[in-house]
Amino acid sequence: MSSINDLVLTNASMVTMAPGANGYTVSAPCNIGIKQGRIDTLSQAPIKAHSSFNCQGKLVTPGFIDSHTHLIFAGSRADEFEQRLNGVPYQQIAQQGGGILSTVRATRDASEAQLTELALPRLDGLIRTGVTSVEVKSGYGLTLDDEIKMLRAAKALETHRKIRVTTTLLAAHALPPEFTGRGDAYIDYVCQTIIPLVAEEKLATSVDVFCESIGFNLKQTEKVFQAAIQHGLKVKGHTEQLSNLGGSALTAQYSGLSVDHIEYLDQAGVEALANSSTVATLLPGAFYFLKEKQQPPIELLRQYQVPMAIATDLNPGTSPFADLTMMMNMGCTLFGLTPEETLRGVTCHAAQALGFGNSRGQIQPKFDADLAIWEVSHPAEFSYFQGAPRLSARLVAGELDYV
Ligand code: DI6
Ligand code: FE
Repeated sequence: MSSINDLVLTNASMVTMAPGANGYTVSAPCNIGIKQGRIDTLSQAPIKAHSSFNCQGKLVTPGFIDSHTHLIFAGSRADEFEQRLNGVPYQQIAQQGGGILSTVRATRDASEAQLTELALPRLDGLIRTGVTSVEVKSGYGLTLDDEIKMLRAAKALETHRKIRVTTTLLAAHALPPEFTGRGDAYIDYVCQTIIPLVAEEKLATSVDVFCESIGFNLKQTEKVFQAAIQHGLKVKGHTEQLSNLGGSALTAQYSGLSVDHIEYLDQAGVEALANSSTVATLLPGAFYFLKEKQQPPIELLRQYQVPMAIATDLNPGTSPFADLTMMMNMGCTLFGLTPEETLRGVTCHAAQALGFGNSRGQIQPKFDADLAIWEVSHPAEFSYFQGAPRLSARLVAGELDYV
């Protein structure tokens, strides 16, 4: 095999996000050799390649990873936003058949192609903030066919844009109207019908549960996790968002990829995470939009060295934001994270939250050549100034995409 690389990026000021102290520092201008979609060589010396791209000293980071989105949905919830501003709480809107269920109705009415089409402008928002990998959940279909439709619509995004999509089955997001008062029966349907088919058709790699008083209880969550694992799927949880049910510790017990939201996580929950490889995913957009007052236990997570990811939770009800760097800004201003922590949260730790900790989210030989090239001078800029686009190009699997 030839040792010549397919592409070399020259003059790259790298922020590699490799573990250890140097990951967040800006390297001297360097060459990045890329072969077969992967990073092959990092060198100050010239690298032989079939083509080259001069980064002109610009900052190069791993492509950003949005590890928690509900990108696929139809309809709008601007009306509920207005209701909430007139004093109606989110839980009450949900109990009256609004909230998640209003999006379920609109999503069931849409075709797969329409769902993909509706998601593209949102995806473009994420792409403009450096995203090269995005996780997309189902959860607004809540029938076998509609959940499958959502997952296929999500995967189809890859045919419209240079992007990597990871799909998560979130059939246990809300109780569909057909099952009112029969939560356990719906969970049986999810475990016995939806999970086996989704696994067989390889439509998702993980399964998520909304473990909450307005979602599913701990016992139901555990049933879903067991079915997922039995079918070779990973698990993750929407846990401790509005109350503390112990869903995070349960997720850790099942070697979950991540626990997400976690405003109400307590010390026992943090200890459970510390004894696992489960990532703590912070979603400041939902915290901000719901005007939540309870802060996630950042200091404890630091103390126990639990890796923290940060994601948009992009969804029509609680986090209508298609902007990942804005979430980094909110992570700093609302949760007191440092710009370094937020950058880890959208690169190496986000990769771990998707099960790609050894292949994405860092600039290292053998890692996927998913990169972002920026018009910024220091990595703190990502969390700092918002709204003025600073991305100059992205690479996904070694393929350049200009913006
Ligand atoms: N937690 C959330 O923040 C979203 N889902 C969830 O389980 C909300 C989704 C929605 O309101 O449409
Ligand atoms: Fe969510």
